[in-house]
Amino acid sequence: MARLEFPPDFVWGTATASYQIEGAVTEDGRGPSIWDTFSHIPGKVKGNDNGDVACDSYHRYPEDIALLKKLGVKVYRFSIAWPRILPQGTGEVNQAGLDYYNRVIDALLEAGIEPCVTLYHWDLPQALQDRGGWANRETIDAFVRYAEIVFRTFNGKVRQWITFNETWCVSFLSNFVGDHAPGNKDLQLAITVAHHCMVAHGKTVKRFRELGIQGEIGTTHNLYWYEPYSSSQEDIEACRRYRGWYNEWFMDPTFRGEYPAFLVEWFRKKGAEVPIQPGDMETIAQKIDFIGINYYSGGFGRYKQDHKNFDCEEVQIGFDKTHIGWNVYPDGLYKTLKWVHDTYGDIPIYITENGACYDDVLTSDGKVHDADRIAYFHKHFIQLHRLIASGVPLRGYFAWSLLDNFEWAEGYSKRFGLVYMNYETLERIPKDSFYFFQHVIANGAIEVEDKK
Ligand code: JJW
Repeated sequence: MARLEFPPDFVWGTATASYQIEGAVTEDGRGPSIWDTFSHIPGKVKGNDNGDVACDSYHRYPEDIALLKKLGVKVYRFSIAWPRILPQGTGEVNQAGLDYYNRVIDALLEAGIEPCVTLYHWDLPQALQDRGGWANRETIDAFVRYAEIVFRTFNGKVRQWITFNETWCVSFLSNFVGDHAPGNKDLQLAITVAHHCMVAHGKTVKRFRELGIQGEIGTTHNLYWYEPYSSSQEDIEACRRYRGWYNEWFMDPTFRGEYPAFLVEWFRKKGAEVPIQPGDMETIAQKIDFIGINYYSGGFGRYKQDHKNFDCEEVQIGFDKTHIGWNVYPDGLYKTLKWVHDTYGDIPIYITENGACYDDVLTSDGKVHDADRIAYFHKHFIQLHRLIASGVPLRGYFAWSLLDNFEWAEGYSKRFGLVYMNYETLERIPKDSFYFFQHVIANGAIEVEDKK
């Protein structure tokens, strides 16, 4: 039995997002977001589920925080719902919305847990979508104003700030693939949205510095590790496009102020261009304090003519898969973060999300024996240890998620929580993985046994 120890200042946390857990969508002056609209269109979300009630964390946050305390995490990553602060996106500030997050933040601090706040985790005010949403440059300034209100209100209480969660999902998944709100299928639109989100990120970082807000600010990109299936030139190029679409398209502007040329060229051939205005790229590449990486999966890609993912198809080679169909690929976590470090330099890294979806059952003993999730975490924690041992400045890890919650287009059918949600009673039941994570945090180490 080997013991792999983590540095004492390594930050263990969990993550959630406003629309996925809060419910109370019409309470205390909250305005509608694009996810209220989208989830209420029949056929958009599995089972026609929506976030109207979700985990009811709007009312039950004290229970959630008690769970976090029991778990022993140092930090809790959650998001602020823009439409609670500015119901119309612009205009009047809704004090009741600020008051709500003030209560949450105070309760966290009281419990000895640091808040980590994501400003944009997908709930764009519908009023802004009605004027074009992220495709309209006016949304950039509306976002910076929203951020400034939140910064000023919580300055000194919140130390870690994340501007955007998973800009790939906000842009391509929502506007090209069409699976997420607002549900468009238009490459030009997706590229425009991605660009405007990144400009909004850069402008927000600038404003954060100008205002002298305490703490640190960064952004979160969702990266995947795809390798070419074979060494054929076609496979290499197809896979480079596929991975570049997720990874370099967002990482290169963030750190280098430029888009990857090979993809700019590819998109141009498809009739789409980035609407870059003078100064945009410098704005996007504002120096940040850390990068957040969400890592779930990866795999192998090969060339397939006219495949929807830019002529790259994923090859099935017998990976174990989670209940949402994603490959279990712990080595990909190591490779992704090693690549981030080698390519973009000595930026502190947080894994702002990682976790596994399994079809959990509450058994007659009143427990949830999610051995598969424990195995997933354990395998990924080994990779964290390898990364730290390799000198990658990995500072922390947030498990997705504290609770089972509204998994976007998958509704409530997909569970990622350390805590099981009984959606009928809203009762919260810690799963076995909760106690596993609690044990790792308390020990500051994982145990690894060689298989005989
Ligand atoms: C990609 C589907 C074609 C969330 C995807 C679907 C079709 C190329 C989990 N992360 O709930 C990515 N999540 O809110 C944020 N991350 O493609 C948090 N990424 O693709 C979690 C879904 C996702 C996805 C889902």
